[in-house]
Amino acid sequence: MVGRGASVGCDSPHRCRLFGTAWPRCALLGGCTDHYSVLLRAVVCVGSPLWYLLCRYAPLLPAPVFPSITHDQATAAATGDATPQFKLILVGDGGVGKTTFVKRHLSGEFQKKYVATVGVEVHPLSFHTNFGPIIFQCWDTAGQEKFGGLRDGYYIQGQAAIIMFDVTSRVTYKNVPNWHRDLVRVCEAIPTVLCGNKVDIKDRKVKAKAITYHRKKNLQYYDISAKSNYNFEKPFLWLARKLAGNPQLTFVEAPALAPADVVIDDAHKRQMEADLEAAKNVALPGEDEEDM
Ligand SMILES: Nc1nc2c(ncn2[C@@H]2O[C@H](COP(=O)(O)OP(=O)(O)O)[C@@H](O)[C@H]2O)c(=O)[nH]1
Ligand SMILES: [Mg+2]
Repeated sequence: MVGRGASVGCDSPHRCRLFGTAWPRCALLGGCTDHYSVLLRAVVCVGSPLWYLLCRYAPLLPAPVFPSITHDQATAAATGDATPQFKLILVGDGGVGKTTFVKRHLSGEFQKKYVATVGVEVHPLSFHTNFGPIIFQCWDTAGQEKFGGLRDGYYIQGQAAIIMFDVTSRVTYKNVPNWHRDLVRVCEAIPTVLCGNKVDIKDRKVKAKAITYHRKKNLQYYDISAKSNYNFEKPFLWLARKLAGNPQLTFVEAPALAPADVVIDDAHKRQMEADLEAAKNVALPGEDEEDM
């Protein structure tokens, strides 16, 4: 029997490819059809408007996670401003002084941008070196660290890091390995500085000789006091040297900082420096021993 299907290459009798039942030939649907073909056409028909809408409105979908950074870099490239920029991740327990620290840098504070998608403030901290300017795009949370770890989006594409604890709070030092673990899980080996903040407070709980974590993990350590600007530039200088791969790099101009809220006298500074020097010779605790 030669039916209409023959014109499109079907042998008779025609059977449905899904259920195997005999299927009427239909000129309207192409002469050779069955449940399978109908299903396929239905999917295509319903799908087309959806596909159209997706293509039409896709540009309105949310931008990638790091809009400000990628935008800044694109702008820099377009304007020929080749100032090297690095994403600097700032982590540590809530209350250790991260926000206070980052806000000391006045132009960074003035130019900061809030990235709502990740809930962070990005402060562009610029420094002038003997090799030209450098900008650390310093990421500071809006306080999410108080409720546990931070999302991967905070760490992704990090190029340098500062892990901060509070020398007047032992638990904030005990948590340093957790912050470091979270950091290296995403960023692997990026130059990282450990900072013990609030050294202006005389009643220090985490003494220099108890701070050993950085020696085991090859990090740099500095005593700092955000409120007094003590050692503010040190972590940035160390990171800049690492990123430039040049230990000869120096800062040729001090950044404008907010005026100190507290003053550390010279004798106190000398004592802290001597304590840190002495701490270099303290034996490291074993892997499973307590650091404190
Ligand atoms: N004495 C002293 N207090 C500080 C210092 N840095 C921060 N603080 C105080 O510590 C508290 C927490 O600071 P904040 O910057 O909000 O910490 P964050 O949660 O880590 O961002 C605030 O009351 C600050 O004034 C410091 O260097 N010395
Ligand atoms: Mg904060």
